[in-house]
Amino acid sequence: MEGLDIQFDCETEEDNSSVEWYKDDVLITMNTGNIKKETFPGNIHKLTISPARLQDSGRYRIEKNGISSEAVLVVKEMPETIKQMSKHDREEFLKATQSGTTQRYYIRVMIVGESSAGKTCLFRRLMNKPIDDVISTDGLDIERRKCQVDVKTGEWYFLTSK
Ligand SMILES: Nc1nc2c(ncn2[C@@H]2O[C@H](COP(=O)(O)OP(=O)(O)OP(=O)(O)O)[C@@H](O)[C@H]2O)c(=O)[nH]1
Ligand SMILES: [Mg+2]
Repeated sequence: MEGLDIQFDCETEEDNSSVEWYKDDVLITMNTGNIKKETFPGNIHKLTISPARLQDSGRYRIEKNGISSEAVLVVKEMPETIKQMSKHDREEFLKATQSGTTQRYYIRVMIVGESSAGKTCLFRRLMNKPIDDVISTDGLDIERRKCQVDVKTGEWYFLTSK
């Protein structure tokens, strides 16, 4: 997907001669814009495209002494909803896409249960409130309250505002 980092890796037999990278049969001559060619110890060659754009789609080939290997890159468009997110949220999305995981610090808890199961008491307990005045809820009660926990210390904070 556009915005992500793409990397092609290739290991060649031990030999100090250089390799050539091609995109759609056109030699990639130098590191330009978002494309970087690198060689690491152990004859590891990398072509990095960071960040990928739609126009980076194509057939990539690495060639050395007449031997070549190729791969096709298809860069997909970023979904419209992601494009409309704030820069920070978009970056978080891209990071999560790249690594496969993300840390979420917000959870929404919905308490549903049989009549008299103890829902209101549980809610009060979670909010660090007394339960001695709890009476049976008439119909549906929608209460939105927030509490926070410091993930480092494990300390809970109960906010008084709704
Ligand atoms: N033994 C016991 N009783 C509980 C517990 N939690 C709540 N209760 C009691 O169960 C009764 C119902 O508790 P509520 O919190 O009002 O239950 P609710 O699910 O909100 O009930 P409705 O609003 O009527 O649907 C009360 O008399 C509470 O004191 C619990 O963990 N153990
Ligand atoms: Mg209730």
